[in-house]
Amino acid sequence: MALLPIIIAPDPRLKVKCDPVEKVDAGIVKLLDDMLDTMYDAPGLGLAGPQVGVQKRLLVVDTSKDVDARDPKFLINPEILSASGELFKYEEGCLSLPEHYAEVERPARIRVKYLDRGGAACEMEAEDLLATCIQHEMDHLEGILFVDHLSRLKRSVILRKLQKMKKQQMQKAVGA
Ligand code: GNR
Ligand code: NI
Repeated sequence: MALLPIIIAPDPRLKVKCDPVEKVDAGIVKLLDDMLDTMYDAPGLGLAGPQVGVQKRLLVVDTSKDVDARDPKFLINPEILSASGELFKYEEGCLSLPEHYAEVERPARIRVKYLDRGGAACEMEAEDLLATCIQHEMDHLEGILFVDHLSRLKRSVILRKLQKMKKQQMQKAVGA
């Protein structure tokens, strides 16, 4: 078990399109397990490769309410097969945009195909919060953050606040 540092926006590493995973080998399995530990520790409902500096198409999610009934899902090379016309609105947060929240509307139900932690080809259906989280994580694989679904003004306010916070933390770290 290892906790990985989470990259905070604005950062160019959160803006890149990720590459497919070629082979689900021991290194990928270890990375997924470390990502899950990092997500539970944060705590968060999901975590995608680029948030821990890995530009690969993989993510973890767990929207179960109870820590005693955890239900982690590992999705490698996920693709959306279909999405409902009906939308679901949820106040989203992101571990890469700490302390900022905003409502985003996305399809309420999706069908996704992916490789699981064992490398097996799978399909699943998700709705409401789980569907929202999977779409939020899949956005990360395209270099998209939830603020990219907001107005330019709302997005720039949030990103400027985070930029300022990062600058202050940097100055504190060097004792300025
Ligand atoms: O912890 C998280 N909560 C959340 C809430 C609503 C919609 C998506 C999410 S995912 C987020 C963790 C994260 O940043 N994943 O990329
Ligand atoms: Ni996120």
